[in-house]
Amino acid sequence: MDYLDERAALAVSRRRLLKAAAVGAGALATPVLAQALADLRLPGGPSRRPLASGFPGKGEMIVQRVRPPLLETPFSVFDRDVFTPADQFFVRWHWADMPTSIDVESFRLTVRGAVRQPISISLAQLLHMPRVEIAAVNQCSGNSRGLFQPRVPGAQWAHGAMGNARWLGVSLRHVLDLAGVRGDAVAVRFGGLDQPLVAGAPDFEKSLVIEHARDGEVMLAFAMNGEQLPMLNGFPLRLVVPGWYSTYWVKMLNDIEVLAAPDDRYWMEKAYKIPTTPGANVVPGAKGFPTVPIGAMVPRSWVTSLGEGQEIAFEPSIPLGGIAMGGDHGVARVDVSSDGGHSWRPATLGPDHGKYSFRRWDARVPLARPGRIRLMARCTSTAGVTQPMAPVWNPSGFMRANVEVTTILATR
Ligand SMILES: Nc1nc2c(c(=O)[nH]1)N[C@H]1C(S)=C(S)[C@@H](COP(=O)(O)O)O[C@H]1N2
Ligand SMILES: [Mo]
Repeated sequence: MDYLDERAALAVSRRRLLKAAAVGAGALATPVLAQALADLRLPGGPSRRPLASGFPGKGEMIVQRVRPPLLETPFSVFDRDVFTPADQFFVRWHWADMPTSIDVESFRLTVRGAVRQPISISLAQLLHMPRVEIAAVNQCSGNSRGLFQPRVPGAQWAHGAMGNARWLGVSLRHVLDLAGVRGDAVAVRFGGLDQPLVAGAPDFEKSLVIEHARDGEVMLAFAMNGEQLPMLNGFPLRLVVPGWYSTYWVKMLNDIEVLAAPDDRYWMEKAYKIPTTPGANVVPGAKGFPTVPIGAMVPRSWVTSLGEGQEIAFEPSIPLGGIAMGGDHGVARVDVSSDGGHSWRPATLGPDHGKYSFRRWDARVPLARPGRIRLMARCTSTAGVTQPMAPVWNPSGFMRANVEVTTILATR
């Protein structure tokens, strides 16, 4: 952590974080007044969505659904900074019954189950515990699902169901140690304050095996980018599982249960399962293949300095920039192509904010002639994993990670 980061962390004073967050009853269901439409250019269409800023704590977002909210980050945001502003960070909830205000005095996080001493922790107590800060990408398992061909059901995201932030909080291991994990513990289950609307529907809960939960990196975050979490991103507390897909990043976290047997409930046993094949790839239409719960992310990269369909004046060479992530490892290199993947040249990597963060890259690429140009970026992680050219397919639309193509038009 450099000096500036440390100052930012200290700026999140205990007082400021204990400010009550309330969005007012019904605010989450406020009608959305669209100011404009965004065209996500999804292959199957329709891909025009309202752009609106009427959600509590949120600036301009692409609205996919209002209740419970599915809000996507406009792609141009990723070109501005490797850290995604909290007010434009994507939002995804499964169930619509969530609190519209949190009483920060009475809020408690419980730790129970296979522990020596069940505990109940107030926010004030949590804010006095030793702090950790990690820069990490939060990416939905179904990010870019709208680009799957053939199409699959589920939220039709373009690439904006992801974001990168500096998460500040307390290590999960610290909190588990306060309760004292018993020798027979095998997993830890996490639950938040949101509830299913329909009686009998499964409450959203996720779990991690005990070794992962105690790795010292998984954390309970109460701030992102130096500010308290927006309500819609999980105020007052959320789980951060660096390097893993965001389905595990339980928001409005209030319940931690240490388990003496593997978690066999719906959200681990049935949902968020991927084929065991490399890249989670199966033949379209395949059924009955073995599956495992989704886990670690894989390398991805995007051109952000130019958008799909953008027109530019022809030049023999142009600057190109973007972002990359290594998944659960760092970014080792990014290569770029301006001829549809025939030739590649290395990009220059920007500052390293840690292995779980986005990393900026910049390059200059030659343009052979005016006309349509296919731009590509390809990330290789420090684990030696390189993005494949071909997209994967699976029925849930998870783990898209192939080299993406940005087609621009260079005119004379
Ligand atoms: N309590 C709770 N936490 C949750 C979810 C949820 O429905 N309820 N959805 C998960 C999923 S699938 C995603 S993609 C992320 C989204 O995090 P964000 O809304 O802060 O971007 O939250 C995760 N944590
Ligand atoms: Mo997700």
